[in-house]
Amino acid sequence: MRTLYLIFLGITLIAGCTKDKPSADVPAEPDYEIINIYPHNTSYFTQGFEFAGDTLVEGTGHYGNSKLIKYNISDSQNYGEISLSSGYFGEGITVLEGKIYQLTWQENTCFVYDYTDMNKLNEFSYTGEGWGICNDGENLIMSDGSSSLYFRDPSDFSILRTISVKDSNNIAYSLLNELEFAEGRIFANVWQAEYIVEIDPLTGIVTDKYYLTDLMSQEEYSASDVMNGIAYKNGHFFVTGKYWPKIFELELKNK
Ligand SMILES: [Ca+2]
Repeated sequence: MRTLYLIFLGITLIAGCTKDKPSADVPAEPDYEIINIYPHNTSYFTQGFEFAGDTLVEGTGHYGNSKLIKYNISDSQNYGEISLSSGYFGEGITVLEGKIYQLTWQENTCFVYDYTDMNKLNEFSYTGEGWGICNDGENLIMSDGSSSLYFRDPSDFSILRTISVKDSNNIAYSLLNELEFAEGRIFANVWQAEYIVEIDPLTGIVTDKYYLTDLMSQEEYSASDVMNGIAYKNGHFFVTGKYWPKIFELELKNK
């Protein structure tokens, strides 16, 4: 128990130290316009979030509660779900060529499922942690909590190339979390930050930053965990967070 307490204390201290503070570049006007709001299951510890056509695919985390779910965003109709065995903490998901890829946090395993029947087709092992994953239509792009993003071959999960994410002043952005590929850019949640970053997939340079503050009431925020989950469809971004009660359809404003 003492060990558990010390671990908890350590996590709390780390979380406290890295908690994102509003900085000078927080805009006076919101970086978004809310187009619509949809319900989100508050039992979902969101780790992966992506559309496949009109169907939303979500991956959730925590040992014993990690799932992969396909559902309708408008009425939450469930189109199928599977649960991971209790030894796996689910992380990011992405859909490419009829397959769903699902990372795990510290289990060094990426599961591959058939999109339609959700049967497991394969699994790959990798080094390090798994956080977020998306794809550019050809390759998988993965984050591991650092400032690096790894382009991987979907056929064998081998690393094809790596980019370091940084701003134009060469300051690195670490703790990159859930990912989305849209409009030729990579969009990333940053763990515990209230913004998402837009990244050039060739250079790793952050080309824009969107503060998504004040989406929910203080009561809703206090009952939720961090923002995590970006999906894209028809020019709009759909964002949510861990245990959030809502999914927000947004139009992001370029600066
Ligand atoms: Ca995503």
